[in-house]
Amino acid sequence: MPGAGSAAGARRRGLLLLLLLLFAFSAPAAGFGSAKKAYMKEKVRKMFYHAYENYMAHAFPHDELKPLTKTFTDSLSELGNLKLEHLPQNYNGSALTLVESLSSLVILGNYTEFVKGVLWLSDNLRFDVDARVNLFECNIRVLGGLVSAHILATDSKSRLEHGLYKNQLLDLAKDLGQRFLPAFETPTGLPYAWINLKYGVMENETTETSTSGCGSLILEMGALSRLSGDPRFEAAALRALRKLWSMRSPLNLLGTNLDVVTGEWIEYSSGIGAGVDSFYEYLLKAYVLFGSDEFWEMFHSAYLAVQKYFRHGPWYHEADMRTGKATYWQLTSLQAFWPGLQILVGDIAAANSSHREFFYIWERFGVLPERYLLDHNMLHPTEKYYPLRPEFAESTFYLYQATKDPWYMKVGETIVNSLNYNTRVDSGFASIRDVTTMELEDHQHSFFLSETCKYLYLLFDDSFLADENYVFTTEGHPLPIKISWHEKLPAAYIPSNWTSLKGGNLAVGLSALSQQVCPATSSGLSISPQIESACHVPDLHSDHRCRIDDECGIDSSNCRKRVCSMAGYCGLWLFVL
Ligand code: DMJ
Repeated sequence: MPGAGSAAGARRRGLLLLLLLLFAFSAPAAGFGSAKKAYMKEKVRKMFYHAYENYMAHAFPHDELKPLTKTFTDSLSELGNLKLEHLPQNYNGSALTLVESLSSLVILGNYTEFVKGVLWLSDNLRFDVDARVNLFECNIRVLGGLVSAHILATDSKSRLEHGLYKNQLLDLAKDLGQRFLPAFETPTGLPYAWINLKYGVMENETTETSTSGCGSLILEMGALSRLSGDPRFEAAALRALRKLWSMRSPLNLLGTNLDVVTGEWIEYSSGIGAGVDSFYEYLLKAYVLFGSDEFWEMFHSAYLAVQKYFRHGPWYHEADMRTGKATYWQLTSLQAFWPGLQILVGDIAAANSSHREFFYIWERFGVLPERYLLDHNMLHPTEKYYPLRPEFAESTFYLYQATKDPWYMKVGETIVNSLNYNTRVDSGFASIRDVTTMELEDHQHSFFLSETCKYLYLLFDDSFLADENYVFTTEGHPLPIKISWHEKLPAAYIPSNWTSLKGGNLAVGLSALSQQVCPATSSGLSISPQIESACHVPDLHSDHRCRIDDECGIDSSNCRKRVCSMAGYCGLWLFVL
């Protein structure tokens, strides 16, 4: 580089870089005071109730609200059923949106409505219905909603008056779980994608399912086994997961679709979006919830393979599991959960860079389109919709938790404003059919209440997380991390240790996210690629700011040591001064 050797030039560059660095570390601190935070929290609270109250007024006890026509849809049997085949004749809904809202009501502190919902479901919800449902969808929404609400109804907060609750939601969950079990009776142990709640697997049922369809059942079914003492649920989900993992290629990649009877792949291309997303999510979250090394080892190998074969800068394309060669260059709205997962594994720099790209697309369209063709730099011709999905809000929440950088609150504010501007109607929130015209669609999905509103609320008020550690299921339902469920709970998770950690015991400063491993791509750096980095979430001090470099750990995206800025943020020395 011309002039690179001049001492004066080097000093000037050094000064400039120092200023850049100071700016990068201190600028985000400005701009989101407590009044603004309270204002935003209130705004999200109102959003949730606008969605919830209109559901209760116009759709309950059916499944979901149609906010434009103020009617309902009994959509449980339609979820994942793109061709709308085998729809039931006599199905009148399962109060799906209420089931999905229970944990959000607790997070918002509305115990009165939570209790009302629990008691209504106890008396009225029944699964002995002739309805063919998607196992994955029914698991994450209904089973997950019930299990989580049961835990919240019975934890130490005593939200239900003594004597009112006699484990009715757990009984319902057990009943539902048992109706799932016939789906797993295949030669491979991989479950059918569809099950009739009354009659089991239907004759001539399709044997095709997706990777997420059979690989993301372990949290809910594992929790159900732990709560009920019946091991069959966890055993079935674990057997399926192990079989699925055994079908990976030598590159540690999996496809998207497979046959549950033959155990053969149908679609060899996959990415981190539709059909696969929650498989990765559940490997890591199962490790956090149950503490078995088996989950960590699967996740670790799978994560490295994703970073190696799918990642292209901040983007993730799809690739063929057999060759690792890129197939489709597409950004999808579902992929936006990935930065949140990267926060759990501690890959903060990588999470931040992908999150920024999603934000760029969000700002460009006002919401996230379902599919964007990266190679043509254009929207997918038909998948231009935005069905109120939560993934980008979810990642924003995780990034804020990890960094406490107020910039993420500003992102949250943008999301809230876009949702209110583009999707709020008189009777709820409507999906967007086409992000180029903002034409609306008459559907308020239940995940808007279980996830989108919840993550936005938690971004501005995380008091729910103050005295208990939770894993959020892929549908946003919290499951507490319990000593009794864990093979080896990290010290930081044990409540008594939390007190001493918060008191400033720097030596143990690791959270549950502490088992980060530097990716294989980091060879050549002075630190071993397999090193476990210290957690770089500065959760040791009440203001969430670091004091010394050692509290910041190592950035697992490049295995470099992070430093504590003067403003108290962990970051990377991007340049050597
Ligand atoms: C939710 O039902 C779950 O998050 C699922 O894993 C995939 N995404 C939808 C909402 O977009």
